[in-house]
Parts: sequence; structure tokens; C-alpha cells
Amino acid sequence: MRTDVVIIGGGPSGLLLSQLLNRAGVDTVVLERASRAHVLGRIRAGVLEAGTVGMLQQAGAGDRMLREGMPHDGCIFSDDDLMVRIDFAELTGKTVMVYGQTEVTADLYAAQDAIGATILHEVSDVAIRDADTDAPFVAFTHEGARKRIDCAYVAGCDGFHGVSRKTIPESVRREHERVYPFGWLGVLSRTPPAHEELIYANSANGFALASMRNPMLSRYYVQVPLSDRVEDWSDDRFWERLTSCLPREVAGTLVTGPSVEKSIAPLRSFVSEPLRWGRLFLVGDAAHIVPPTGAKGLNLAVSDVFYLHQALIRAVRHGETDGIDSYSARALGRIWKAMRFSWSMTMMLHRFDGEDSFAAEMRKATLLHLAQSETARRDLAENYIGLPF
Ligand code: FAS
Ligand code: PHB
Repeated sequence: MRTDVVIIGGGPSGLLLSQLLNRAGVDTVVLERASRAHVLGRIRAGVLEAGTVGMLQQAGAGDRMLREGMPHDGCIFSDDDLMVRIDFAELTGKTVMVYGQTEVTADLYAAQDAIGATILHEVSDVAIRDADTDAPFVAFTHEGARKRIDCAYVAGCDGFHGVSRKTIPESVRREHERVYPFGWLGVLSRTPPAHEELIYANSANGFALASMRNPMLSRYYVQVPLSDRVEDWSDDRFWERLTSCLPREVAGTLVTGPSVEKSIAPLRSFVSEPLRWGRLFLVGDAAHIVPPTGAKGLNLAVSDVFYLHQALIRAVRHGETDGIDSYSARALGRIWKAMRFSWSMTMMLHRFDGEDSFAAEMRKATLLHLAQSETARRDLAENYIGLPF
């Protein structure tokens, strides 16, 4: 087989890149390790930046999002009972879209099917070969047979545990990491959301987030020690902790119910540089991980796709390499700013075991300053709704 671009990974970044390239006349093959059902069963991000909304529309995969998604003008930060509203619309003129990554992935699969894109599921033993030459290829096993695809370029959209990043020699890679000493226990429940907007709650009992998917599907998170396992948390224990973290005026009207999904995600900040090695390009979680505190993970993957799809179209269709030559530096410029925002939000809102009273007072002062300074609220809003591509 031969194609223009082999895309490793059929998550949101791989599917979006495939959709944009094919619509521009660049042929692709997507290689996905899991089954389509498994990919579609994942529950992850919930907030889309304005740039992401635009990219999905540009890809022809935005219609259901515009019908069923919930535009949000603001969100709340709370410190025990103090509630501070960040008015995105007033402070930046922009809003965000609350629409689950699960739905984004389903819409991208539907759009890919509509154009007859090639997506091979349940592939294994993917190996990227000769990426540092002008004739790269990808070997893999599919339906019991070992296969090979020759291509012009390879896009590594295979997430943190994929093969793409590790294909770049360690001597070339520069990795930066911060692993946080806690995780998020997430619950999905068929109950009305605690509040009409998201609440990021700092409290004496740690961090909690009240989010949603639709008017009868709520998504909640509480901070838990890394040593905790999902089986340590009954629904009752979860609701009790969430209630203890939310402001009393919200907790008092919280509707609880059985969890339909419950999982623990560790938190880390991670960047691997450069994003390019020869004809291999890293995209999304394959290159970087952010703590979900800033709602940046999925959105950062989309901005990588914004830069790379333009670059690959210029290279494949017009033989111009300026875009691929500048991709890594351009994408990293935005990645580091989103990395900083996600890190600062995580430090502002989480209790660290063994922290002293000074750290707790710093958190309180940060939230109080947010309440009293429009400049501080505008800075947070500009980062939350998404910095320009
Ligand atoms: P993905 O990891 O989504 O997709 C990579 C794909 O590559 C997967 O389908 C995988 O099966 C496939 N793959 C891996 N290795 C392969 C191989 N060797 N060969 C072929 N295919 C391979 N972000 C937020 O903004 N908010 C959140 O609340 C949030 N919660 C999250 C919770 C969890 C548990 C996780 C893991 C992530 C969360 N994220 C969140 C971040 C998440 O949304 C990612 O940023 C987003 O999925 C990035 O998309 P991709 O880069 O496509 O990577
Ligand atoms: C979610 O709804 O899953 C969500 C929303 C905002 C975040 C993280 C997760 O910052």
C-alpha cells in the first residue's frame, strides 16, 4: 500500500487531521490499535475552545455540536462559599462550547465515513521505519497479516502511550515533566447539573469540579490521592466528598444519583520536544499532556492539527516545506502557554498533602484577587477560552 500521510491513532487528533487532509486532496490511512467501539466508549474532555469549534466546523464535523452542544458564557471559581464568576463573553467577547469528547469523536468518525476515509482498527505491532529518510514507511499487523504502507509523511497521533514519540531517538528528545501527587476521580450521573455553569471548587477538603454533558447528564470530579482505587469509592462516599467541596448554596440543591461511569485519571504536565523527526510529526497527547484543570488537553491536540494540516497540504500538494519546517516551533509556542495555564490552575485549586498554612493562604489570596480584580479575571478568561492559534 502507498498513501500520502499515515496517521497513527484514531482518537480526536488523528481523525481530525485525516478529515482535514482528505478534504484538501491529501490521501491518508489511519491506523488505530483499538476497536471503533472502544474508542467511542471513552469518556474524557468536556469543554471545547472557540478555536476547536471552528476547526470541527471547517472539517465538516460540527453540525451536531452546534445543535446539541451548550455554549457557555462563563464559569465559576469557588473557595469554600466564596463564588467568583468569570464572564468570558464580557471579558473576551468569546465563549466556550460544552460538548463531550465522546461526541466529538463520534462526529469525526461519521464525517470520515461520509468521505470514505481509510481507517484500519485493531492494528498491532505498529513500527515507523525510515522516518529520517525521504522514504518512510509504517509496518503493522492487521487481520492476522503483517503489512506495510509506504508514505511521504507520518503523523503520530497515538497518545501518551503510543509508539510515535518513542520512535524519535532519546538523544534527540528533550522531555519536561511534572507529576502531581493526586488524581481526579470522575463520575458520570444521569442527574441535572449542580449549576448552570461549571464550578471549579477549592476547599478545605480539596478540589472538585462540577461539569456536565447535557441537561440530564452531569460530570463531576474530586481530587483523590494517587494511591486510591475506584473500588475504594462508593457512590455515597463520592457524593459526600463532592458536597463537602462545593459552596453550600450549590451543595444544598445538588441532585445525586447512581454513577454510570467512574474512573480515576492521574495528573501530569509533560512535553516532549521536538515535535518533528525527519518525516515524522507528533500531535496531541503523543507530544504533551496537561492536567485537565485547564480544560486544555483535547483543545491543544486540535491546535497541533491546525498547524500540521496546513503544513502537510503545502508539502504534499505544492512541494513547499516551510510549514513542516516551522511546525514544531509554532506548535510548541502555543503548547507551552497552555502548559503554564494548566499548571497554574492546578496549583491554584488543589491541596497538596503536607502543605503548610502559607500554601493554603496563597490559594485563598489568589481566589480573592480573582474576585476583586477584573484584570485577573480577564487574564484567566483569555487563557480558558483559548489563546489564538
Ligand atoms: P488520544 O489518546 O485520545 O488518542 C490516541 C489514539 O491512539 C487512541 O485511540 C489509541 O487507541 C491509539 N493508539 C495508541 N497507541 C497506538 C499504536 N501503537 N498504534 C495505533 N494506535 C494507537 N482533556 C481535557 O481537556 N479535559 C478532560 O477532562 C480530560 N480528561 C481525560 C481523562 C483521561 C482518562 C485521559 C487519558 C485524558 C483526558 N483528557 C482530558 C485529555 C484527552 O482529552 C486528550 O487530550 C485527547 O484525547 C488527546 O487526543 P489525541 O491526541 O487524539 O490522543
Ligand atoms: C469535563 O466536563 O469533563 C471537564 C470540564 C472542564 C475541565 C475538565 C473536565 O477542566
